Amino acid sequence: MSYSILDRASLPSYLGELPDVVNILGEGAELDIEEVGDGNLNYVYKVRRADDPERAIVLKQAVPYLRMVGEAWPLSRQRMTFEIRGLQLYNQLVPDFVPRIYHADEDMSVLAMQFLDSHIILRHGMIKGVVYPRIGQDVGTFLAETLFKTSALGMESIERRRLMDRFTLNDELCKLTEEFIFTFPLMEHESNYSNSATDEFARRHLRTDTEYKLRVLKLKELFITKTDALLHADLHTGSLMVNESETYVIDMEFAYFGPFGFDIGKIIANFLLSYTSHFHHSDDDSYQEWILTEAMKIWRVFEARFLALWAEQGDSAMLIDGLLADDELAEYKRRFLLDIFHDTIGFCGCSLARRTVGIAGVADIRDIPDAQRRSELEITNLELSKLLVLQHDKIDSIEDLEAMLRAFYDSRSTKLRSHISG
Ligand code: ADP
Ligand code: SR1
Ligand code: MG
Repeated sequence: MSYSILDRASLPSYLGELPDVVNILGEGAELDIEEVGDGNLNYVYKVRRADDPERAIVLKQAVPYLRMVGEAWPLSRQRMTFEIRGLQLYNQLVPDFVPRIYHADEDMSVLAMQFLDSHIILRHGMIKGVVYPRIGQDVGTFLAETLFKTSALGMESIERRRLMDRFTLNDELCKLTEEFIFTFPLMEHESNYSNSATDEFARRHLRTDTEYKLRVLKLKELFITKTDALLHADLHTGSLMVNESETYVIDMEFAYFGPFGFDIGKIIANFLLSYTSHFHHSDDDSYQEWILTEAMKIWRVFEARFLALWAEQGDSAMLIDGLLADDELAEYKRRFLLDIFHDTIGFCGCSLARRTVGIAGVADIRDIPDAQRRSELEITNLELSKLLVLQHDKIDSIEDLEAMLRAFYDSRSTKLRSHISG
């Protein structure tokens, strides 16, 4: 089928041709269709049977422009091809953590998938202060499973290069990341967000800090050149749909082979952005305590599960039996995980800055109406970004990272919290 943009009027006949969708919605039934895309790039429709709303699907379609800007910003709809391929692969690797696919159509840039009806976007839950008991455990497990099993430790060489080939041309979205995470926030750029006190801080302390900029550029170099594993590559709290007992990962259109630490750093950064926002949203630090514990758990679970998968793995592109003695292998593993940890902290620092001064902010903070209040939190994020980017290769353990974060936030909490009571 040649490409056309679907809308509420054309959707019923399109869906009526898809057997797996008809299985769920039935044939010729009246449908309630709601466009819910609250993301930045695409259109997402919730489609329910009018007389039986539990029979429902979600349809996502990419349009040939960037939704958050409009047709003035052309963007190839090929991104859906990579979302389809990413979700297909994740359905094999981690089926409990991703929606089932009912129909995938690369020509139409369409994906019809499981409607996550009892789940909400994690960011929305975290803004309200909801505790999700499984989140750190689930995210850490998802990361270890997907990253290890697509790495040169978890795959044979030729099979892996063929898999890489299926994601190499996700070029436009990689370029978006290169620019909107690693470049524009570091300079005066028309796309950046503006809030006067935050702008002033960014001008004086970020964009003129040569060491900070050079270190971000080094991390950008890693993003561009390292092909450790298949990344989700846009793993933030808006890409997770959750309830008390389940965690689902959505929106893998940025998928490409990149550095291990990118996904881990990005999701931890989103937890820290939430932490900062709760100086405003909460009256005390109890929810922040939960956030920090879960953020640290993401790394702890990732590391333990990654090493467990490695222990079970036979020969791979990277290692074959007999190459290393036991003590050599132990040392290789130690260095390997330390490198990932350092990169994770660096990418976390980059994410904090881009979500603060770049075009795509986080609702946790951007939706606070008082600009002065917002800028206090934004400056806190920029200070933390500087700390993490400048120190990322000197923090050698999760305990040291946690201690550093606690000291950072403790030193600011009286001032940031006093506004609530004051
Ligand atoms: P974008 O790529 O434009 O960012 P997303 O994939 O993030 O789009 O989807 C946008 C919104 O659509 C999500 O924030 C969520 O509210 C909703 N959504 C997406 N996939 C599903 C799903 N499988 N079930 C329920 N809601 C979904
Ligand atoms: C123009 S940048 C838009 C951002 O939204 C997506 O979710 C990605 O994070 C991207 O960087
Ligand atoms: Mg998206």
